[in-house]
Amino acid sequence: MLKRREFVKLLGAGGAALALTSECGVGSRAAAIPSLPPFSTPLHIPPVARPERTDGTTDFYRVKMAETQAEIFPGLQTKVLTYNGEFPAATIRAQRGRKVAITQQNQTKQPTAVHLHGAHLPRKDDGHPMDVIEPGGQRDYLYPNTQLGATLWYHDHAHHTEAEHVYRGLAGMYILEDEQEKALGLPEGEFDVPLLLRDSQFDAAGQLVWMLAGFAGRTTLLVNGSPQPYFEVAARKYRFRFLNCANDRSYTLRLGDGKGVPMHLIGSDGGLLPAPVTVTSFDITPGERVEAVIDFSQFPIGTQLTLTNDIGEVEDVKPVMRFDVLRTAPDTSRVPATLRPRADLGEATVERDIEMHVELTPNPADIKSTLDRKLYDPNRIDQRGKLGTTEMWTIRNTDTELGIPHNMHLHLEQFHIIDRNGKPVGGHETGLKDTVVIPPGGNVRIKVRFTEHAGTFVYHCHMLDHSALGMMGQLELTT
Ligand SMILES: [Cu+2]
Repeated sequence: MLKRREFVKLLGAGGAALALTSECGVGSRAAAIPSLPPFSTPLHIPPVARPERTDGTTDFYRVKMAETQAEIFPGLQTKVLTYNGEFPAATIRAQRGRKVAITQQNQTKQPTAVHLHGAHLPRKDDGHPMDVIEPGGQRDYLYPNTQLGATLWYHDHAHHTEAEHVYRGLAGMYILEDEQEKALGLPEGEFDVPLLLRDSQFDAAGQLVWMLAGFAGRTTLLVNGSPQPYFEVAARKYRFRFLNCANDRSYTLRLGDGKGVPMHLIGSDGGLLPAPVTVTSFDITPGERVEAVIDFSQFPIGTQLTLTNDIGEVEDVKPVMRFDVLRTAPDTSRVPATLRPRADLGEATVERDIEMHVELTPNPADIKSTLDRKLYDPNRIDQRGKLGTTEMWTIRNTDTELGIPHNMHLHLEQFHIIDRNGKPVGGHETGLKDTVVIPPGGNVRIKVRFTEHAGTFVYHCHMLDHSALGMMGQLELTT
């Protein structure tokens, strides 16, 4: 039987569990990687995708998924999987009320499926794990963009290979904007910056090392595909859209030394919070988005501020990036005291109970990563629900032996977090969410309203190695 620490090493950790991994001394690299001191490369900003054509209602894009190369380390070419050759993928900017149509061509060697994470859309466009595009094939996705503005993201979701595909690069940000949000006067343009956080393992030649449940070796942190970059900023306010697109790694982020610099949280998975929440650190687990306004005008020119991951299990995974305050700049942006009314999801009339659990097995290759003690079966319906109904889900993480956190992602609808271990949540968790972390031995209650779009949708752990290993279920919604 594998010992607990060996499982933790395989499956990753966050929060309290990270203290365990540190004690056990895991996280050492399996192979030497190109050595680069932190903050020696500039932050890459993914380009904004250009539509191939537009008409009165829709922006049309054509995207090719293929193996290409990226210069992650200066002078080295790394093989990656990309959407249109970009690592990470180009940012798609969409406007509420205008549709986005994307023709996705699969020129990789394996089936793929494109999921728009956080989007409210019909099953045919959801990127369900079994709705795959075979190699050489293509599929048209239509995104209605009827929901309010939010930071969404698109990534691979092919059954069992989503973890490897996302790890190799099939992920990008999708920013949905709305008129009400634009009128608030938040920082925009070059001062509205995507920050895609992830970890990786590289070999000595600078190539990605992939191993399912290979968390312990992934000790190179990337932001927008740059290893621990620096970012030159002006002494003014910026809006940062943090996305954790790592497979399994959670972060607790703090800016600057000591207790940390105040950050004004304004958004979560579902877009703007009811009101800004000022914090000096915040948690972000795989799949989650957090939007924060940081005001650099309080610092003298020449100040350097490190963004630190306070739950890094080894020194290498603590420094995330550095902000260098280099110049002054005019700033007419503001952070209003109220942002967006809290959504009314109604009263819950249906209750569900979901258990997340990893089963200990003698052989690590046989790890059973389960929901309700069952591995994902695309031919099985796990839950049945009715459209037009509000539900309360109690999600329990029973991995007390292993001490592994899990997080739950629902497709189709976003939800409110009612409480965690009986206590109300704060910070970015006060907004609409589609992904929520459940600590080992803990539980979270969420309230969700299923409004429209009949069909079968998945819900799963968004630590992608866990979902690839079976921690996923299916909800069938009927009228
Ligand atoms: Cu999990």
